[in-house]
Amino acid sequence: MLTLLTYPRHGDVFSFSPFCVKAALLLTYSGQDWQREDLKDPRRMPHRKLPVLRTPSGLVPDSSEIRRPVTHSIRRSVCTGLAFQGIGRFQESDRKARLEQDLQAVTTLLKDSPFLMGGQITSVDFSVAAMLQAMRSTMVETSLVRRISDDPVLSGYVDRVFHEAVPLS
Ligand SMILES: N[C@@H](CCC(=O)N[C@@H](CS)C(=O)NCC(=O)O)C(=O)O
Repeated sequence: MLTLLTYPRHGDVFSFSPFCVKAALLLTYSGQDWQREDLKDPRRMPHRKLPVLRTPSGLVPDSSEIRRPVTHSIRRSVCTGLAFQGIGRFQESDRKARLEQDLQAVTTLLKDSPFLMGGQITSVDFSVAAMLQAMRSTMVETSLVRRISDDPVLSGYVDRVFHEAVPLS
């Protein structure tokens, strides 16, 4: 099991070090099994600071380094989720080809009209624009983010729905 070497609790607060709190949040959010081990003296730690994560392959000092294995674990759980849901069972190239087909279909519908069903916005636009907006705005700039944001038709459509037709506060 992973062990977070951390400064002790401070009342209700997980640790008086915000870096230790950050590491604890990362670990908890990732859903991994982990435990805490309180230290008061960090002098034997690699950077003589805490937090440090003890893993089966060694000590990981610094909360930003701790983020890496945690992010990796979150990514793995997302991939498992995608496999369960079905999308993840396709090869990446097949997934992209299927998506591209859908994007082309949307682009064709928008060729001569501002919304998918014509000049009037409908609930179809609410579904599709919401999906496209999510694809365009993930935290990490993926090829999908660029695919949507660099496309004037798709990106213009998202802006039209959210900025002009139905602005959300
Ligand atoms: N960049 C480090 C900073 C960690 C840090 O500064 N820890 C402080 C406590 S908040 C510490 O252990 N200081 C001990 C020392 O400098 O002797 C991280 O993100 O983990």
